[in-house]
Amino acid sequence: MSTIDYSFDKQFLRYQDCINEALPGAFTGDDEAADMTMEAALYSLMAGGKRIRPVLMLAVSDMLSLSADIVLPFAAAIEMIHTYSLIHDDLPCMDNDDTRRGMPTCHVKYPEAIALLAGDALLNRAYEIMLEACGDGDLRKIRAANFMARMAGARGMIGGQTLDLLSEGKRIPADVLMVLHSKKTGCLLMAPVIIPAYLCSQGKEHAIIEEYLMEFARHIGLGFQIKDDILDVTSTKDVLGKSTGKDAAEEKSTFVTLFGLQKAREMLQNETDSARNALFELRNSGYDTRFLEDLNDYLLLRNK
Ligand code: GRG
Repeated sequence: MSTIDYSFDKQFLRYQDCINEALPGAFTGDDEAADMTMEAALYSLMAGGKRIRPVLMLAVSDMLSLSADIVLPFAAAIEMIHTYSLIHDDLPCMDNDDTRRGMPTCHVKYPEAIALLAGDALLNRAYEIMLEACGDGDLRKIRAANFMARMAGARGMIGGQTLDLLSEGKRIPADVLMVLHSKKTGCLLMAPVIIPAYLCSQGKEHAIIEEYLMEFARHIGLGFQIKDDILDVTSTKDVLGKSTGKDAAEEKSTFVTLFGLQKAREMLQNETDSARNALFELRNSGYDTRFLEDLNDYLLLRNK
C-alpha cells in the first residue's frame, strides 16, 4: 500500500475489486449435471456483499507485507464460506428469509433443495481452493487452512449457529450471548485476521503480533454483531437489503433486546475503542495500521 497517496475509500474499493475479480473464476462450472447448483451458488456469491472478510484478509496481508498471490485463495475461500452460511441461514428451516443482499434469497430464486446444494457446493469449493493452494506442501498454508476449518466448524461458526437456534424464544444470559456471537459471527472475522499471520514466517516476534491481531479480531467480531443488532431495529429493508425487526418479533435475545439500544451503542463504542487500542500496539511495533484503523471506524459507522 502506497504511503503517499493513501485513501481509505480507494483502498477499500481496490480490495473489493480484487476479490470480486477472483471469485467468479474460482467458481465456474465444468459439469453440466451441476449447472443449476453452480448457477445458484454464483447468484448468491455475486449478489453484492460488502466483502468485509476478504477485505480484512487482504488488508492484514498488506500490513504484514505478505504477497496477495499467497493469500488470495484463502480470501476467496472465506467469502465462499460466508456466502454458504448466509444461504443456509436464510432457508425455511433456519431464519426463513426472502431477501438477502437486496435480492431474493437463494431458495426463493431457485428450488429450496438447490439452494441447500448451492451452499454445500460453495463450502466444498472453498476447501478445494485452499487444498490446491496447499499443494506445494507449505506447512504455513496447511495451518492456515486448518484454522479456517476450525473457525467455520462446529467449534466455531456452526457451533454459534446451533446455540442461536437453541436459544430461540428464550431470554439467555449476557455471557451466553457473548459466547454465541463470538462463535457465530466472531469466528469468521477472526479467520481473515489471523490467517495472514499464519501464512507469514513464524517466530517469537510473530507470536506477539498474533496476540494483538487476535485481540483486534475479537473486538471487531463482537462489535460487528452489536452493530448488526442495532441496525436490525434502526434501519430499513431497503437500506440493509435484508429483513429488519425480526429479532424482536421472534423474541430473540440480542444486544438490543437484552441491554437496550443506548447501552448497545455504548458497548459497540467500547469494542471499537478496544480494537483501536490493539491496532495502536501493532503501530508501535512498526506496522502501517492506517487502513485497519479506518476500517474499524467504518464498521462502527456503517449503515448496512
Ligand atoms: C448456517 C452454518 C450456518 C451459519 C449461519 C452467518 C450466520 C451463521 C448467520 C447469519 C445471520 C446474521 C445476520 C449474522 C450476523 C452477522 C452477519 C454474519 C451478518 C452478515 O454479514 P455481512 O454484513 O453481509 O458481512 P454481506 O452481505 O455484506 O456479506
